[in-house]
Amino acid sequence: MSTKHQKLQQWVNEITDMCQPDAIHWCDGTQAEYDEMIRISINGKYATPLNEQKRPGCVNFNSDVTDVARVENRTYIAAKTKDAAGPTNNWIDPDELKKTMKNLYKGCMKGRTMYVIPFSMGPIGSKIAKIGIEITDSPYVVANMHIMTRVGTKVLEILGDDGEFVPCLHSVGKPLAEGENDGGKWPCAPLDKKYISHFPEERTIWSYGSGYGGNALLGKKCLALRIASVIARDEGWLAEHMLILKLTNPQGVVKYITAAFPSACGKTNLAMLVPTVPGWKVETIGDDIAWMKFGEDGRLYAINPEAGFFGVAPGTSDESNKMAMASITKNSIFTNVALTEDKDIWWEGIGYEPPGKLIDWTGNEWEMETATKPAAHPNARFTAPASQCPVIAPEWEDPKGVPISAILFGGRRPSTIPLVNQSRNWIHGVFMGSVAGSEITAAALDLKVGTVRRDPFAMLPFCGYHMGDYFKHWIGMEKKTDTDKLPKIFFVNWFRKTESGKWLWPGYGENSRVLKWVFERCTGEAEAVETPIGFMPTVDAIDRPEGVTAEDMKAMLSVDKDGWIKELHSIKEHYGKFGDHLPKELLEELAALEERLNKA
Ligand code: SAT
Ligand code: MN
Repeated sequence: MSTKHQKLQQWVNEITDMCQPDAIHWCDGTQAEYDEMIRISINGKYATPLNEQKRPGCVNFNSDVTDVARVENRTYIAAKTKDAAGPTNNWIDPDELKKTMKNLYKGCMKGRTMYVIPFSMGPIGSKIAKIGIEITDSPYVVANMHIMTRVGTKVLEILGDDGEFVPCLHSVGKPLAEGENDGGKWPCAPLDKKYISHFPEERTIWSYGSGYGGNALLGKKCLALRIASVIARDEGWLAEHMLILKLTNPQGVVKYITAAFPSACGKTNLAMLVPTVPGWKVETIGDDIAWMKFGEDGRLYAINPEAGFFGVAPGTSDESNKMAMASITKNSIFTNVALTEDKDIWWEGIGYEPPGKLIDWTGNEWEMETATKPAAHPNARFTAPASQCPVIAPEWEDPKGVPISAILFGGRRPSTIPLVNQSRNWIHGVFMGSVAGSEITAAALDLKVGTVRRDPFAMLPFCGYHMGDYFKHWIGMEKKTDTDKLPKIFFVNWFRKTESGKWLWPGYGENSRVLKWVFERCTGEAEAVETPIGFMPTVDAIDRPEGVTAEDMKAMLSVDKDGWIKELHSIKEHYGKFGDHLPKELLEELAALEERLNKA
């Protein structure tokens, strides 16, 4: 064993006894190790190497058809009490859950190698970074963790003999009998045996039965959001589901902005946006997660705890996100995309027709003319090193982080919510975050089309404790520094439509026009009008993109009083869920908003 850390050794021994792997491998994070993981997967026939000329160092994995996404209904916050987990999380008694899971883990790695992955979320040695150790029996997980986090011996050095780490246990849940192999199939357990479990008081993660994405790459949603949000609450910082971008104006002045949007709102696209406003530049710090702590100067500094992008492939094209396309030309892992005859990638919305017959994500032949199902799975993914992004900011790995000037919240809101709206103050900004959400466009879950699915701070599936207490934590941040040092908070909405369903705003690169206004609110250059819902640009403060009329602009930048009165009702219903954990400050904000609207 390559560590003198007793607690770590003890834990690895314990897990070895329980899971009974055939062999143990301590990961060193080297290229040779990565290559070996890919080789094992290709030999196992659930991974295909791609065309070395067209996509050097790339591979596509095909997962099991039952293991294609995060499973929220099998994701648990096993806090000591149900109340601590709150109404938005699945709760099970931790002792009961451990009993169930120990039974599953017993002998679950038979016939497999157990990998011990020391990883750092955040630049190794950064004061904001955290160390995790993931134990897994999946070479796919090891390879992805190499890209998504910092893996290796250096992490063990920093950990020393007694450093703190978050234990993350993962198994695909498919032990092999003597002489058995996976038979060319991606190993996993059936849905009712899958558990993605978090023990917040112990800061421990136990995942069983799924090999896919956030269920299995435990540094990402499990550690960097669910467990980190609990640590952040206890230590007075923020662990958020936010992109981080660097915005530079033509004079070379820089501002850093974070943004939280529910899924399918284009977070990765915004993080890598190519501005249409001449002279302005966007560079990427991160596309999914931000950890923010106060610096000595009283400002909030953010790091991206990740080292790669785990992005949704379908819909990614040169038009929607040229920089993401450029990031995945080499050394990338694809999961569940379709393959061309010459072993390149293809997916729906890649921006060009398939060049011929394809092999779809389930391994069958696929032709456009006769197809009844998509060729790539809708949640197919790419895993790419952040360093390969052409617009990655040079300081993206700065251990101090970058000082944040503005925070954006948003959602897909076809009506009512304006293009952009600045909060009146910090608490009003927290109010904005707490009511973020997207309108339901296809009948989903138990919600009707047209209702808003609230996703506070885009943290609904990712907050490791009671959401009402999380709001309180956000409110409390104000008291930790001077008001003028806090980031300004904005709500943006790229998704307004006319009554007849036409988009009012072109989005993508044109969103830079809104970023410019946000930037200039931070420098004090931009004018705003005070409205009942917050500060808004005057109708001509934002230059109109081609195709957007003065009328459209007015529709996107005025206060729809009737719409907002309806919104108030919907917010009251949403707030009702949090019971007496809902901070009184937010009820006061709601009442004040109602009063301002009634007066208007
Ligand atoms: O699969 S992940 O959790 O990493 C991505 C997502 O579903 O948001
Ligand atoms: Mn995400």
